[in-house]
Amino acid sequence: IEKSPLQISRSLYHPKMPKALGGPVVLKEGKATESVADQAAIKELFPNTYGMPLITFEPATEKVAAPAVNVGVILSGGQAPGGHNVISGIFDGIKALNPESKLYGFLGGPSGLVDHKYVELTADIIDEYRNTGGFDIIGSGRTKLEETEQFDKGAEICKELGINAIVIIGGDDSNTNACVLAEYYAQKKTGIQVIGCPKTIDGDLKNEMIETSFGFDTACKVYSELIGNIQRDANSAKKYYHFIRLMGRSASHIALECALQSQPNVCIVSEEVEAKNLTLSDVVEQIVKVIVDRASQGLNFGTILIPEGLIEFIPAMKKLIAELNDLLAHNDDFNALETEDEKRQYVKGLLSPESREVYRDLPKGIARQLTLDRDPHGNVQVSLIETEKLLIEMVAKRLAKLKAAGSYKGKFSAINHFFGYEGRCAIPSNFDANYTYSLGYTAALLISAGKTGYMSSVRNLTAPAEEWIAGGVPITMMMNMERRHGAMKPVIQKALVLLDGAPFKYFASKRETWATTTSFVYPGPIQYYGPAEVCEQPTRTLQLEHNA
Ligand code: FBP
Repeated sequence: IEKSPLQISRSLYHPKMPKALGGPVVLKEGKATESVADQAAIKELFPNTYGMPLITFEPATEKVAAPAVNVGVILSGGQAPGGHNVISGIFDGIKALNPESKLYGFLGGPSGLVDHKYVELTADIIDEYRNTGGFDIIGSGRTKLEETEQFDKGAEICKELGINAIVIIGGDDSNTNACVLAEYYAQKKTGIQVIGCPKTIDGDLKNEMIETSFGFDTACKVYSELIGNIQRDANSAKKYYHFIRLMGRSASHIALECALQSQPNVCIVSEEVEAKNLTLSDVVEQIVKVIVDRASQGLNFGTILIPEGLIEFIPAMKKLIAELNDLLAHNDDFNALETEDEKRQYVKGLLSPESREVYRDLPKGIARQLTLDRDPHGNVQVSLIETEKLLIEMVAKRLAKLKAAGSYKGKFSAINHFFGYEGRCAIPSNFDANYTYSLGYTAALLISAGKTGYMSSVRNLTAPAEEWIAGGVPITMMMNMERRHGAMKPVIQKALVLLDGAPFKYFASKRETWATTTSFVYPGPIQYYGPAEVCEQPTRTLQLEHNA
Protein backbone atom coordinates (compact mmCIF):
# COMPACT_ATOMS: atom_id res chain seq x y z
CA ILE A 1 0.00 0.00 0.00
CA GLU A 2 1.25 3.48 -0.83
CA LYS A 3 1.69 5.61 2.27
CA SER A 4 1.65 9.36 2.83
CA PRO A 5 4.77 10.98 4.32
CA LEU A 6 2.87 11.59 7.57
CA GLN A 7 1.77 7.95 7.71
CA ILE A 8 5.38 6.79 7.23
CA SER A 9 6.57 9.13 9.94
CA ARG A 10 3.78 8.15 12.33
CA SER A 11 4.53 4.45 11.93
CA LEU A 12 7.79 5.16 13.76
CA TYR A 13 6.11 6.95 16.67
CA HIS A 14 6.51 5.21 20.03
CA PRO A 15 3.37 5.80 22.07
CA LYS A 16 3.98 7.04 25.58
CA MET A 17 2.78 4.88 28.43
CA PRO A 18 2.32 5.22 32.18
CA LYS A 19 5.78 4.92 33.72
CA ALA A 20 4.74 1.82 35.64
CA LEU A 21 4.20 -0.13 32.42
CA GLY A 22 7.76 0.38 31.23
CA GLY A 23 9.07 -2.58 33.25
CA PRO A 24 7.84 -5.42 35.46
CA VAL A 25 4.64 -4.64 37.35
CA VAL A 26 2.86 -5.78 40.44
CA LEU A 27 -0.91 -5.87 40.67
CA LYS A 28 -2.43 -3.96 43.60
CA GLU A 29 -6.02 -4.62 44.59
CA GLY A 30 -8.16 -1.79 45.92
CA LYS A 31 -11.40 -2.07 47.78
CA ALA A 32 -14.29 -4.24 46.68
CA THR A 33 -16.77 -2.47 44.39
CA GLU A 34 -20.55 -2.07 44.17
CA SER A 35 -22.61 -1.30 41.09
CA VAL A 36 -23.68 2.34 40.65
CA ALA A 37 -27.30 1.37 41.37
CA ASP A 38 -29.58 -1.64 41.75
CA GLN A 39 -26.88 -3.52 43.68
CA ALA A 40 -29.01 -6.51 44.72
CA ALA A 41 -30.32 -7.16 41.20
CA ILE A 42 -26.87 -6.82 39.55
CA LYS A 43 -25.26 -9.01 42.20
CA GLU A 44 -27.79 -11.75 41.56
CA LEU A 45 -27.23 -11.61 37.79
CA PHE A 46 -23.43 -11.58 38.06
CA PRO A 47 -22.55 -13.95 40.92
CA ASN A 48 -19.00 -14.54 39.60
CA THR A 49 -18.05 -11.04 38.49
CA TYR A 50 -19.83 -8.79 41.00
CA GLY A 51 -18.02 -6.92 43.76
CA MET A 52 -14.49 -7.52 42.46
CA PRO A 53 -11.85 -5.00 43.57
CA LEU A 54 -10.39 -2.11 41.59
CA ILE A 55 -6.93 -2.88 40.26
CA THR A 56 -3.84 -0.76 39.64
CA PHE A 57 -0.49 -1.80 38.22
CA GLU A 58 2.57 -0.51 39.99
CA PRO A 59 6.29 -0.90 39.25
CA ALA A 60 7.88 -4.08 40.56
CA THR A 61 11.52 -4.85 41.10
CA GLU A 62 11.62 -8.30 39.59
CA LYS A 63 10.22 -9.77 36.44
CA VAL A 64 8.20 -12.92 37.07
CA ALA A 65 8.07 -15.48 34.25
CA ALA A 66 4.59 -15.52 32.73
CA PRO A 67 3.07 -18.37 30.73
CA ALA A 68 2.17 -17.69 27.09
CA VAL A 69 -1.43 -16.58 26.47
CA ASN A 70 -3.55 -16.70 23.34
CA VAL A 71 -5.82 -13.70 23.00
CA GLY A 72 -8.68 -12.91 20.60
CA VAL A 73 -9.59 -9.30 19.91
CA ILE A 74 -12.85 -7.83 18.59
CA LEU A 75 -13.61 -4.30 17.35
CA SER A 76 -17.26 -3.49 17.96
CA GLY A 77 -19.46 -0.65 16.64
CA GLY A 78 -18.49 2.65 15.06
CA GLN A 79 -14.89 3.44 14.24
CA ALA A 80 -12.87 5.58 16.66
CA PRO A 81 -9.29 6.82 16.19
CA GLY A 82 -6.86 4.65 18.13
CA GLY A 83 -8.44 1.21 17.73
CA HIS A 84 -5.35 -0.05 15.93
CA ASN A 85 -3.16 1.10 18.80
CA VAL A 86 -5.26 -0.81 21.34
CA ILE A 87 -4.51 -3.87 19.27
CA SER A 88 -0.77 -3.09 18.98
CA GLY A 89 -0.70 -2.44 22.74
CA ILE A 90 -2.24 -5.86 23.43
CA PHE A 91 0.20 -7.46 20.99
CA ASP A 92 3.28 -5.84 22.51
CA GLY A 93 1.96 -6.50 26.03
CA ILE A 94 1.42 -10.22 25.61
CA LYS A 95 4.68 -10.66 23.67
CA ALA A 96 6.62 -8.81 26.39
CA LEU A 97 5.16 -11.20 28.97
CA ASN A 98 5.97 -14.24 26.88
CA PRO A 99 7.10 -14.20 23.23
CA GLU A 100 5.18 -17.44 22.59
CA SER A 101 1.86 -15.62 23.16
CA LYS A 102 -0.43 -15.22 20.17
CA LEU A 103 -3.01 -12.65 19.12
CA TYR A 104 -6.01 -13.48 16.93
CA GLY A 105 -8.31 -10.86 15.44
CA PHE A 106 -11.97 -11.77 14.91
CA LEU A 107 -13.11 -10.33 11.59
CA GLY A 108 -15.94 -7.89 10.98
CA GLY A 109 -16.87 -7.28 14.62
CA PRO A 110 -18.49 -9.59 17.17
CA SER A 111 -19.97 -11.77 14.40
CA GLY A 112 -16.40 -12.95 13.65
CA LEU A 113 -16.35 -14.75 17.01
CA VAL A 114 -19.69 -16.44 16.38
CA ASP A 115 -18.98 -17.33 12.74
CA HIS A 116 -15.39 -18.37 13.45
CA LYS A 117 -13.88 -15.80 11.09
CA TYR A 118 -10.45 -14.80 12.29
CA VAL A 119 -6.86 -14.06 11.40
CA GLU A 120 -3.69 -14.43 13.40
CA LEU A 121 -2.19 -10.98 13.91
CA THR A 122 1.54 -11.32 13.42
CA ALA A 123 4.25 -8.70 13.95
CA ASP A 124 4.35 -7.65 10.28
CA ILE A 125 0.57 -7.07 10.19
CA ILE A 126 0.64 -5.12 13.45
CA ASP A 127 3.53 -2.95 12.23
CA GLU A 128 1.50 -1.88 9.20
CA TYR A 129 -1.19 -0.41 11.43
CA ARG A 130 0.66 1.27 14.31
CA ASN A 131 -0.61 4.78 15.05
CA THR A 132 -3.07 4.72 12.15
CA GLY A 133 -6.76 5.61 12.23
CA GLY A 134 -9.52 3.22 11.19
CA PHE A 135 -10.60 -0.26 12.17
CA ASP A 136 -9.60 -1.88 8.88
CA ILE A 137 -6.98 -4.17 10.40
CA ILE A 138 -9.77 -6.66 11.20
CA GLY A 139 -12.95 -4.66 10.50
CA SER A 140 -15.81 -3.87 12.86
CA GLY A 141 -19.52 -4.63 13.04
CA ARG A 142 -22.66 -3.97 15.05
CA THR A 143 -23.77 -7.56 15.74
CA LYS A 144 -24.72 -7.79 19.41
CA LEU A 145 -23.38 -10.67 21.47
CA GLU A 146 -26.46 -11.43 23.55
CA GLU A 147 -27.56 -15.02 23.05
CA THR A 148 -26.11 -18.04 24.80
CA GLU A 149 -25.88 -19.85 21.44
CA GLN A 150 -23.52 -17.09 20.28
CA PHE A 151 -21.49 -17.43 23.48
CA ASP A 152 -21.22 -21.19 22.99
CA LYS A 153 -20.12 -20.78 19.37
CA GLY A 154 -17.49 -18.31 20.63
CA ALA A 155 -16.26 -20.79 23.23
CA GLU A 156 -15.93 -23.44 20.51
CA ILE A 157 -13.50 -21.39 18.43
CA CYS A 158 -11.58 -20.28 21.52
CA LYS A 159 -11.11 -23.90 22.45
CA GLU A 160 -9.98 -24.74 18.95
CA LEU A 161 -7.39 -21.93 18.90
CA GLY A 162 -6.41 -22.29 22.55
CA ILE A 163 -7.62 -18.73 23.25
CA ASN A 164 -7.58 -17.89 26.97
CA ALA A 165 -9.00 -14.39 26.73
CA ILE A 166 -11.09 -12.14 24.51
CA VAL A 167 -10.72 -8.36 24.43
CA ILE A 168 -13.82 -6.48 23.28
CA ILE A 169 -13.14 -2.93 22.14
CA GLY A 170 -16.49 -1.16 22.16
CA GLY A 171 -18.96 1.32 23.59
CA ASP A 172 -21.40 1.00 26.48
CA ASP A 173 -23.56 -1.71 24.88
CA SER A 174 -20.59 -3.78 23.71
CA ASN A 175 -18.98 -3.59 27.14
CA THR A 176 -22.28 -4.54 28.78
CA ASN A 177 -22.30 -7.60 26.54
CA ALA A 178 -18.61 -8.23 27.33
CA CYS A 179 -19.56 -8.41 30.99
CA VAL A 180 -22.45 -10.79 30.35
CA LEU A 181 -20.08 -12.95 28.30
CA ALA A 182 -17.44 -12.87 31.07
CA GLU A 183 -20.04 -14.00 33.61
CA TYR A 184 -21.34 -16.75 31.32
CA TYR A 185 -17.86 -18.11 30.61
CA ALA A 186 -17.05 -18.01 34.33
CA GLN A 187 -20.27 -19.84 35.21
CA LYS A 188 -19.59 -22.48 32.57
CA LYS A 189 -15.99 -22.76 33.75
CA THR A 190 -14.70 -22.40 30.17
CA GLY A 191 -11.49 -20.78 31.39
CA ILE A 192 -12.00 -17.93 28.89
CA GLN A 193 -11.50 -14.45 30.31
CA VAL A 194 -13.18 -11.36 28.84
CA ILE A 195 -11.76 -7.84 29.07
CA GLY A 196 -13.39 -4.63 27.75
CA CYS A 197 -11.88 -1.42 26.36
CA PRO A 198 -13.73 1.92 26.36
CA LYS A 199 -14.21 3.10 22.77
CA THR A 200 -16.48 5.67 21.15
CA ILE A 201 -16.02 9.09 19.58
CA ASP A 202 -19.35 10.01 21.23
CA GLY A 203 -17.61 10.28 24.62
CA ASP A 204 -20.61 8.82 26.45
CA LEU A 205 -18.82 5.85 27.99
CA LYS A 206 -17.21 7.43 31.03
CA ASN A 207 -17.62 7.44 34.78
CA GLU A 208 -15.74 7.90 37.99
CA MET A 209 -13.05 5.40 36.95
CA ILE A 210 -13.07 5.77 33.14
CA GLU A 211 -12.22 9.40 32.46
CA THR A 212 -12.96 9.30 28.72
CA SER A 213 -13.54 6.88 25.89
CA PHE A 214 -10.85 6.79 23.23
CA GLY A 215 -11.42 8.50 19.90
CA PHE A 216 -13.33 11.42 21.41
CA ASP A 217 -10.16 13.51 21.57
CA THR A 218 -9.15 13.07 17.92
CA ALA A 219 -12.67 13.27 16.48
CA CYS A 220 -13.45 16.51 18.36
CA LYS A 221 -10.13 18.02 17.29
CA VAL A 222 -10.88 17.23 13.64
CA TYR A 223 -14.40 18.69 13.83
CA SER A 224 -13.16 21.73 15.75
CA GLU A 225 -10.55 22.38 13.09
CA LEU A 226 -13.26 22.28 10.41
CA ILE A 227 -15.59 24.49 12.44
CA GLY A 228 -12.74 26.98 12.96
CA ASN A 229 -12.03 27.04 9.23
CA ILE A 230 -15.70 27.65 8.49
CA GLN A 231 -15.79 30.40 11.11
CA ARG A 232 -12.86 32.16 9.50
CA ASP A 233 -14.63 31.94 6.17
CA ALA A 234 -17.85 33.25 7.70
CA ASN A 235 -15.97 36.10 9.33
CA SER A 236 -14.26 36.92 6.03
CA ALA A 237 -17.28 36.86 3.71
CA LYS A 238 -19.75 37.98 6.40
CA LYS A 239 -22.75 36.60 4.55
CA TYR A 240 -23.56 33.08 5.71
CA TYR A 241 -24.91 31.32 8.76
CA HIS A 242 -23.47 27.81 8.95
CA PHE A 243 -25.65 25.19 10.63
CA ILE A 244 -23.36 22.32 11.61
CA ARG A 245 -24.70 19.01 12.88
CA LEU A 246 -22.18 16.94 14.83
CA MET A 247 -22.18 13.20 15.37
CA GLY A 248 -23.07 11.76 18.73
CA ARG A 249 -26.10 9.56 18.45
CA SER A 250 -27.27 10.29 21.94
CA ALA A 251 -25.18 12.53 24.21
CA SER A 252 -24.04 16.04 23.17
CA HIS A 253 -20.43 15.71 24.41
CA ILE A 254 -19.00 16.18 20.90
CA ALA A 255 -21.02 19.34 20.19
CA LEU A 256 -20.13 20.76 23.60
CA GLU A 257 -16.41 19.98 23.28
CA CYS A 258 -16.32 21.52 19.78
CA ALA A 259 -18.06 24.61 21.18
CA LEU A 260 -15.47 24.86 23.94
CA GLN A 261 -12.69 24.63 21.36
CA SER A 262 -14.12 26.94 18.69
CA GLN A 263 -16.56 29.34 20.47
CA PRO A 264 -19.41 29.40 17.95
CA ASN A 265 -22.39 31.75 18.19
CA VAL A 266 -24.80 29.00 19.23
CA CYS A 267 -24.43 25.43 20.44
CA ILE A 268 -27.54 23.48 21.27
CA VAL A 269 -27.08 20.87 24.03
CA SER A 270 -29.73 18.14 23.84
CA GLU A 271 -29.57 17.35 27.54
CA GLU A 272 -30.51 20.96 28.36
CA VAL A 273 -33.36 20.91 25.84
CA GLU A 274 -34.75 17.84 27.55
CA ALA A 275 -34.25 19.15 31.09
CA LYS A 276 -36.06 22.38 30.24
CA ASN A 277 -38.77 20.48 28.38
CA LEU A 278 -38.25 22.68 25.31
CA THR A 279 -40.19 22.26 22.08
CA LEU A 280 -38.72 22.45 18.60
CA SER A 281 -40.17 25.98 18.32
CA ASP A 282 -38.36 26.97 21.53
CA VAL A 283 -35.05 25.80 20.02
CA VAL A 284 -35.84 27.71 16.81
CA GLU A 285 -36.70 30.79 18.86
CA GLN A 286 -33.35 30.60 20.70
CA ILE A 287 -31.45 30.58 17.42
CA VAL A 288 -33.64 33.32 15.93
CA LYS A 289 -32.99 35.55 18.92
CA VAL A 290 -29.22 35.32 18.37
CA ILE A 291 -29.58 36.00 14.64
CA VAL A 292 -31.81 39.03 15.24
CA ASP A 293 -29.46 40.41 17.92
CA ARG A 294 -26.47 40.02 15.64
CA ALA A 295 -28.34 41.57 12.71
CA SER A 296 -29.02 44.66 14.83
CA GLN A 297 -25.23 45.08 15.04
CA GLY A 298 -24.87 44.51 11.31
CA LEU A 299 -23.61 40.94 11.75
CA ASN A 300 -25.40 38.61 9.35
CA PHE A 301 -23.15 35.59 9.69
CA GLY A 302 -22.22 32.98 12.25
CA THR A 303 -22.03 29.36 13.28
CA ILE A 304 -24.60 27.18 14.98
CA LEU A 305 -23.70 23.73 16.33
CA ILE A 306 -26.39 21.07 16.60
CA PRO A 307 -25.91 17.65 18.24
CA GLU A 308 -27.01 14.71 16.14
CA GLY A 309 -29.23 13.33 18.90
CA LEU A 310 -31.28 16.52 19.36
CA ILE A 311 -34.58 15.30 17.89
CA GLU A 312 -34.86 12.46 20.38
CA PHE A 313 -34.25 14.76 23.35
CA ILE A 314 -37.13 17.09 22.51
CA PRO A 315 -39.88 15.58 24.66
CA ALA A 316 -42.72 16.33 22.20
CA MET A 317 -40.72 14.90 19.27
CA LYS A 318 -39.83 11.83 21.29
CA LYS A 319 -43.53 11.25 21.92
CA LEU A 320 -44.35 11.76 18.23
CA ILE A 321 -41.63 9.31 17.16
CA ALA A 322 -42.83 6.73 19.67
CA GLU A 323 -46.41 7.08 18.40
CA LEU A 324 -45.29 6.79 14.78
CA ASN A 325 -43.27 3.69 15.61
CA ASP A 326 -46.30 2.10 17.29
CA LEU A 327 -48.74 3.12 14.59
CA LEU A 328 -46.79 2.39 11.46
CA ALA A 329 -44.61 -0.65 12.12
CA HIS A 330 -46.08 -3.47 10.06
CA ASN A 331 -49.31 -1.52 9.36
CA ASP A 332 -50.69 -3.02 6.14
CA ASP A 333 -53.43 -0.40 5.74
CA PHE A 334 -50.81 2.33 5.80
CA ASN A 335 -48.50 0.46 3.45
CA ALA A 336 -51.36 -0.03 0.98
CA LEU A 337 -51.92 3.72 0.61
CA GLU A 338 -50.57 5.05 -2.63
CA THR A 339 -49.86 8.74 -2.46
CA GLU A 340 -47.76 10.62 0.05
CA ASP A 341 -50.68 12.89 0.79
CA GLU A 342 -52.95 9.95 1.61
CA LYS A 343 -50.29 8.67 4.00
CA ARG A 344 -49.93 12.09 5.62
CA GLN A 345 -53.69 12.37 6.18
CA TYR A 346 -53.86 8.80 7.50
CA VAL A 347 -51.08 9.48 10.03
CA LYS A 348 -52.68 12.74 11.15
CA GLY A 349 -55.94 10.93 11.78
CA LEU A 350 -54.31 8.44 14.15
CA LEU A 351 -51.94 10.62 16.18
CA SER A 352 -52.83 12.00 19.60
CA PRO A 353 -53.91 15.68 19.45
CA GLU A 354 -50.56 16.83 20.90
CA SER A 355 -48.45 14.85 18.46
CA ARG A 356 -50.73 15.82 15.57
CA GLU A 357 -49.92 19.45 16.25
CA VAL A 358 -46.15 18.77 16.34
CA TYR A 359 -46.42 16.74 13.14
CA ARG A 360 -48.44 19.45 11.38
CA ASP A 361 -45.90 22.14 12.26
CA LEU A 362 -42.94 20.18 10.88
CA PRO A 363 -41.58 21.08 7.45
CA LYS A 364 -43.21 18.66 4.98
CA GLY A 365 -39.89 17.06 3.96
CA ILE A 366 -39.10 16.14 7.55
CA ALA A 367 -42.61 14.88 8.27
CA ARG A 368 -42.26 12.77 5.15
CA GLN A 369 -38.93 11.38 6.36
CA LEU A 370 -40.48 10.53 9.72
CA THR A 371 -43.39 8.69 8.15
CA LEU A 372 -41.85 7.01 5.14
CA ASP A 373 -38.15 6.33 5.74
CA ARG A 374 -38.23 3.43 8.16
CA ASP A 375 -35.73 0.77 9.14
CA PRO A 376 -36.36 -2.96 8.60
CA HIS A 377 -38.18 -3.13 11.96
CA GLY A 378 -40.54 -0.36 10.87
CA ASN A 379 -38.93 2.25 13.16
CA VAL A 380 -38.19 5.85 12.30
CA GLN A 381 -34.53 6.25 11.33
CA VAL A 382 -33.78 9.16 13.60
CA SER A 383 -30.08 9.34 12.75
CA LEU A 384 -30.94 10.00 9.10
CA ILE A 385 -33.01 13.06 9.92
CA GLU A 386 -31.17 16.13 8.77
CA THR A 387 -31.83 18.26 11.82
CA GLU A 388 -29.62 21.08 10.54
CA LYS A 389 -31.81 21.44 7.43
CA LEU A 390 -34.95 21.24 9.53
CA LEU A 391 -33.71 24.08 11.73
CA ILE A 392 -32.62 26.21 8.76
CA GLU A 393 -36.08 25.89 7.26
CA MET A 394 -37.88 26.73 10.49
CA VAL A 395 -35.52 29.61 11.35
CA ALA A 396 -35.91 31.09 7.85
CA LYS A 397 -39.69 30.93 8.13
CA ARG A 398 -39.67 32.64 11.51
CA LEU A 399 -37.23 35.35 10.36
CA ALA A 400 -39.42 36.04 7.32
CA LYS A 401 -42.34 36.67 9.67
CA LEU A 402 -40.28 38.99 11.85
CA LYS A 403 -39.09 40.83 8.76
CA ALA A 404 -42.65 41.31 7.59
CA ALA A 405 -43.51 42.66 11.04
CA GLY A 406 -40.53 45.03 10.85
CA SER A 407 -38.65 43.63 13.85
CA TYR A 408 -35.81 42.06 11.83
CA LYS A 409 -33.91 43.86 9.13
CA GLY A 410 -31.01 41.48 8.49
CA LYS A 411 -30.23 39.09 5.66
CA PHE A 412 -30.34 35.35 6.26
CA SER A 413 -28.45 32.91 4.03
CA ALA A 414 -27.71 29.52 5.54
CA ILE A 415 -25.45 26.62 4.64
CA ASN A 416 -25.75 23.18 6.20
CA HIS A 417 -23.00 20.72 7.19
CA PHE A 418 -22.81 17.35 8.90
CA PHE A 419 -19.53 16.31 10.52
CA GLY A 420 -19.19 12.72 11.61
CA TYR A 421 -17.41 10.35 9.30
CA GLU A 422 -14.72 13.01 8.68
CA GLY A 423 -13.32 12.40 12.17
CA ARG A 424 -13.96 8.78 13.03
CA CYS A 425 -10.89 7.37 11.28
CA ALA A 426 -8.49 10.29 11.51
CA ILE A 427 -4.85 9.58 12.40
CA PRO A 428 -5.04 9.45 16.21
CA SER A 429 -3.84 12.53 18.08
CA ASN A 430 -0.85 11.97 20.36
CA PHE A 431 -3.32 11.78 23.23
CA ASP A 432 -5.37 9.03 21.59
CA ALA A 433 -2.29 7.21 20.25
CA ASN A 434 -0.81 7.09 23.77
CA TYR A 435 -4.09 6.41 25.56
CA THR A 436 -5.14 3.54 23.30
CA TYR A 437 -1.73 1.88 23.30
CA SER A 438 -1.72 2.08 27.10
CA LEU A 439 -5.26 0.65 27.27
CA GLY A 440 -4.19 -2.29 25.10
CA TYR A 441 -1.02 -2.89 27.09
CA THR A 442 -3.01 -2.77 30.32
CA ALA A 443 -5.54 -5.26 28.91
CA ALA A 444 -2.61 -7.66 28.32
CA LEU A 445 -1.58 -7.30 31.97
CA LEU A 446 -5.13 -7.94 33.19
CA ILE A 447 -5.22 -11.09 31.07
CA SER A 448 -1.88 -12.25 32.37
CA ALA A 449 -3.17 -11.72 35.91
CA GLY A 450 -6.10 -14.06 35.14
CA LYS A 451 -8.76 -11.34 35.43
CA THR A 452 -12.16 -11.40 33.76
CA GLY A 453 -15.13 -9.01 33.64
CA TYR A 454 -12.78 -6.01 33.88
CA MET A 455 -12.49 -2.93 31.71
CA SER A 456 -8.98 -1.76 31.01
CA SER A 457 -8.54 1.62 32.64
CA VAL A 458 -5.94 4.36 32.31
CA ARG A 459 -6.52 7.39 34.53
CA ASN A 460 -5.04 10.76 35.53
CA LEU A 461 -5.26 11.75 31.87
CA THR A 462 -4.70 15.48 32.23
CA ALA A 463 -1.16 14.77 33.51
CA PRO A 464 1.69 13.80 31.14
CA ALA A 465 1.35 10.19 29.92
CA GLU A 466 4.21 9.01 32.16
CA GLU A 467 2.06 9.88 35.19
CA TRP A 468 -1.05 8.07 34.01
CA ILE A 469 -2.36 5.28 36.24
CA ALA A 470 -3.03 1.91 34.63
CA GLY A 471 -5.40 -0.68 36.06
CA GLY A 472 -8.75 -2.38 35.75
CA VAL A 473 -12.32 -1.63 36.76
CA PRO A 474 -14.94 -4.36 37.24
CA ILE A 475 -17.57 -3.73 34.56
CA THR A 476 -20.36 -4.63 36.99
CA MET A 477 -19.39 -1.49 38.92
CA MET A 478 -20.71 0.65 36.03
CA MET A 479 -24.04 -1.12 35.76
CA ASN A 480 -27.62 -0.38 36.63
CA MET A 481 -30.96 -1.85 35.61
CA GLU A 482 -32.78 -0.18 32.70
CA ARG A 483 -35.86 -1.00 30.70
CA ARG A 484 -34.86 -2.23 27.22
CA HIS A 485 -37.42 -3.58 24.74
CA GLY A 486 -39.98 -3.94 27.50
CA ALA A 487 -37.81 -5.86 30.01
CA MET A 488 -35.43 -4.79 32.78
CA LYS A 489 -31.81 -5.41 31.76
CA PRO A 490 -28.42 -4.84 33.42
CA VAL A 491 -26.59 -2.19 31.39
CA ILE A 492 -23.69 0.23 31.72
CA GLN A 493 -25.09 3.68 32.47
CA LYS A 494 -24.68 5.98 29.46
CA ALA A 495 -22.92 9.21 30.44
CA LEU A 496 -24.90 12.20 29.16
CA VAL A 497 -23.75 15.82 29.43
CA LEU A 498 -24.25 16.86 33.05
CA LEU A 499 -25.84 20.28 33.31
CA ASP A 500 -24.18 20.80 36.68
CA GLY A 501 -20.82 19.54 35.36
CA ALA A 502 -17.89 21.89 34.80
CA PRO A 503 -17.78 21.74 30.96
CA PHE A 504 -21.44 22.71 30.54
CA LYS A 505 -21.27 25.31 33.30
CA TYR A 506 -18.27 26.96 31.66
CA PHE A 507 -20.05 26.96 28.30
CA ALA A 508 -23.22 28.41 29.85
CA SER A 509 -21.20 31.21 31.43
CA LYS A 510 -19.75 32.20 28.06
CA ARG A 511 -22.46 31.52 25.52
CA GLU A 512 -24.10 34.90 25.71
CA THR A 513 -20.83 36.64 24.85
CA TRP A 514 -20.10 34.15 22.07
CA ALA A 515 -23.61 34.72 20.66
CA THR A 516 -23.58 38.50 20.49
CA THR A 517 -19.91 39.08 19.67
CA THR A 518 -17.66 37.31 17.20
CA SER A 519 -15.35 35.44 19.56
CA PHE A 520 -14.43 32.61 17.22
CA VAL A 521 -11.36 30.50 18.02
CA TYR A 522 -9.53 28.79 15.16
CA PRO A 523 -8.02 25.57 16.56
CA GLY A 524 -6.24 24.52 13.33
CA PRO A 525 -5.31 20.93 12.44
CA ILE A 526 -4.13 18.31 14.91
CA GLN A 527 -0.38 18.62 15.43
CA TYR A 528 1.65 15.49 15.94
CA TYR A 529 5.09 17.09 16.30
CA GLY A 530 6.11 20.23 18.13
CA PRO A 531 5.71 21.90 21.50
CA ALA A 532 3.61 20.13 24.14
CA GLU A 533 1.06 22.95 24.34
CA VAL A 534 -0.02 22.27 20.76
CA CYS A 535 0.61 18.52 20.57
CA GLU A 536 -0.28 17.03 23.91
CA GLN A 537 -3.40 18.90 25.05
CA PRO A 538 -6.26 16.71 26.24
CA THR A 539 -9.83 17.84 25.47
CA ARG A 540 -11.29 20.93 27.14
CA THR A 541 -13.91 18.61 28.64
CA LEU A 542 -11.24 16.58 30.44
CA GLN A 543 -9.41 19.69 31.59
CA LEU A 544 -12.53 21.37 32.95
CA GLU A 545 -13.71 18.18 34.64
CA HIS A 546 -10.27 17.76 36.19
CA ASN A 547 -10.08 21.30 37.52
CA ALA A 548 -13.63 21.25 38.91
P1 FBP B 1 -20.38 3.84 18.55
O1 FBP B 1 -21.30 4.25 19.66
O2 FBP B 1 -20.54 2.44 18.13
O3 FBP B 1 -18.95 4.18 18.87
O4 FBP B 1 -20.74 4.71 17.26
C1 FBP B 1 -20.99 6.05 17.38
C2 FBP B 1 -21.34 6.71 16.07
O5 FBP B 1 -20.17 7.22 15.47
C3 FBP B 1 -22.38 7.79 16.32
O6 FBP B 1 -21.82 9.01 16.63
C4 FBP B 1 -23.19 7.77 15.05
O7 FBP B 1 -24.50 8.15 15.29
C5 FBP B 1 -23.14 6.34 14.65
O8 FBP B 1 -21.95 5.82 15.16
C6 FBP B 1 -23.21 6.14 13.15
O9 FBP B 1 -23.23 4.78 12.89
P2 FBP B 1 -22.92 4.10 11.48
O10 FBP B 1 -21.45 3.95 11.39
O11 FBP B 1 -23.59 2.78 11.60
O12 FBP B 1 -23.44 4.99 10.40
